[in-house]
Amino acid sequence: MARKALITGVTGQDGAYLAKLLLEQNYEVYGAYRRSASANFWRLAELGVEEQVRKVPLDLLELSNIQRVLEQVRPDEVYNLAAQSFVGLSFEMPVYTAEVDALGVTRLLEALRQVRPDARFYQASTSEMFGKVQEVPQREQTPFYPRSPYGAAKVYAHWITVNYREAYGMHASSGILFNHESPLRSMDFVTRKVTATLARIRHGQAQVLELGNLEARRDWGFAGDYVRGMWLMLQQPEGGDYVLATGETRSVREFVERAAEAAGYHLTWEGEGAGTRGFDRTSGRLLVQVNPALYRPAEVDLLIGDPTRARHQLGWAPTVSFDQLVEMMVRADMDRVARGVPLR
Ligand code: NDP
Ligand code: GDR
Repeated sequence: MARKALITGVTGQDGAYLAKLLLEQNYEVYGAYRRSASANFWRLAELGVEEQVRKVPLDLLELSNIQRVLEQVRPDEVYNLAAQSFVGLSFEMPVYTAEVDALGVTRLLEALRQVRPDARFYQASTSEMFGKVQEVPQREQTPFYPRSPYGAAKVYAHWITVNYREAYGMHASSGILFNHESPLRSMDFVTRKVTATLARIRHGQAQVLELGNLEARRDWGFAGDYVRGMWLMLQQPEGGDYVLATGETRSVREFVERAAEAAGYHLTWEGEGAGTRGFDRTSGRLLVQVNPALYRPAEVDLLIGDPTRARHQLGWAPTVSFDQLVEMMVRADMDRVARGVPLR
């Protein structure tokens, strides 16, 4: 009999890549989505798996809804990818973020304990839990110091996952994933905002790329690699905590430079801090402008992960380099704009 997997947040970036991977492994894949006026399955459609995913409405805010879904599906594996995942927005909506990202995980774990305590559980934890630098590179034992309501809510979710593993013997894992991107990334995040806007500028549909802090450093990998790591965690004899990262770090400024090159520009910078502007060296045209309104109240300055444990225990390693990732994203957005496909 095919194993059953339930993915919450199936309409998001990781949900789409994970659904595709699990279908390739012959799972019955149940995709949990938030009911809204217009369901949002474009990512599943882009990967060609929209039809094969069995869709179930589920909201992490509603316990009875979660219980009903678990009773109906009785999954062997549950991947909790659903979250209010925008760090910037969490400063505007701290209580809502905690309801979904922290208490939502408790609702799901508690319902799972009642309905299917032997199911395997994955929690989408994050490098944002490390926040203010305590140690580099960051690994499973590095102390947490979150710098946003999002990071704080995810720390709670991490520990409640560990607690259900230790208190009830559940097979529950926390994947501490560093930033991972793709052509399916939402445009709220800096990488896709950069590649989509540069593609628009190239085709005369936008004037300038406005950004916040250019000096923040992130460890950026490809989402397709990271969902494989999630699956590998649930194939281990016991649940555990694992960092997934590339082990390399780049600044937002470096990402923009590389993306501009892939779009056919050569950036040169003038000014600093809030006055920074980036020009195309050949034409002298203004391409990038810093807008201080896009700075966050508190910033995570430096993330760089140490994936040694995942490499040794899971046999996991990233396969896509930073340059390949940037090129893949720029190419996809240039192609969409050229074909007149709306950018989403
Ligand atoms: P996305 O923002 O693309 O997807 C989030 C998903 O959660 C969407 O499907 C969204 O639905 C759903 N969701 C939001 N609120 C609720 C709710 N109340 N009930 C049910 N579903 C809800 O995120 P990613 O795919 O990038 O990330 C997946 C997970 O991994 C998230 O938990 C994120 O915090 C975490 N993470 C991501 C990293 C990354 O770099 N991508 C790194 C580390 C962790 P809708 O489409 O309706 O909005
Ligand atoms: P992050 O990703 O906060 O790391 O969270 P994001 O791409 O939003 O920000 C990365 C860095 O870029 C700086 N920045 C900007 N960010 C955005 N969004 N828009 C801008 O215009 C801009 N200009 C500069 C930010 O200040 C920040 O330093 C992502 C999410 O996927 C989380 O859910 C996940 O947990 C973490 O990655 C790991």
